[in-house]
Amino acid sequence: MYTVVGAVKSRAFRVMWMLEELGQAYDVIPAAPRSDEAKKFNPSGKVPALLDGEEVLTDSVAIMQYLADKHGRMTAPAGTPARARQDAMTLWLVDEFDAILWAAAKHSFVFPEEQRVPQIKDSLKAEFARAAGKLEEMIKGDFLMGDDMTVPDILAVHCINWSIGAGFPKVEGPVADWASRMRERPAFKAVRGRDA
Ligand SMILES: N[C@@H](CCC(=O)N[C@@H](CS)C(=O)NCC(=O)O)C(=O)O
Repeated sequence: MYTVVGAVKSRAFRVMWMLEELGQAYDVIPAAPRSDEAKKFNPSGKVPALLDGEEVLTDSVAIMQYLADKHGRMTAPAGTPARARQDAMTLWLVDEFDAILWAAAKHSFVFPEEQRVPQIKDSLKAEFARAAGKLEEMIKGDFLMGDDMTVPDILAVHCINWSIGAGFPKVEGPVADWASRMRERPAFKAVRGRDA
């Protein structure tokens, strides 16, 4: 039995969605970012973390990839060109989606007020829209990497949902259609249901 540290309304959503896709049971400790509870598992106070027996793992993307590798699903095998292409997509999403949204969050509510530069948000929104346009050219099939759902599908859809919550311009076209299909998945809905 796994335990996810972090609430549904955080990057812990990604880990829960992966566990649901894999059909794995899990508990949730809904620790808030930077809380004493979160620091018990990650000295930085960041969530999510995953408890797997005695092991404590951190970072949503590392955890998703760990779970995919461990259960042999939702990923190309390590050491293959397909895996290198999948990892390139994952890292591109970290650079061009997650980092932009995180920068916007920092300048909205994470940084102390005196360190925020709210004007930066317009260029972050434009950058995100450009990246979403690029993603449209990068989708290889029913899923980002082709016929099979993999780690980057979860990462990208979570970021698109986050962008909506952050008031970023709406993602349109094939990327929006693919994201809507992903939100229909029972595993996605199961995690959403936990929030209700
Ligand atoms: N790259 C990390 C980022 C984790 C992260 O920044 N999580 C946020 C909540 S979604 C957090 O804990 N923020 C608190 C902080 O940065 O101090 C991941 O994907 O897990």
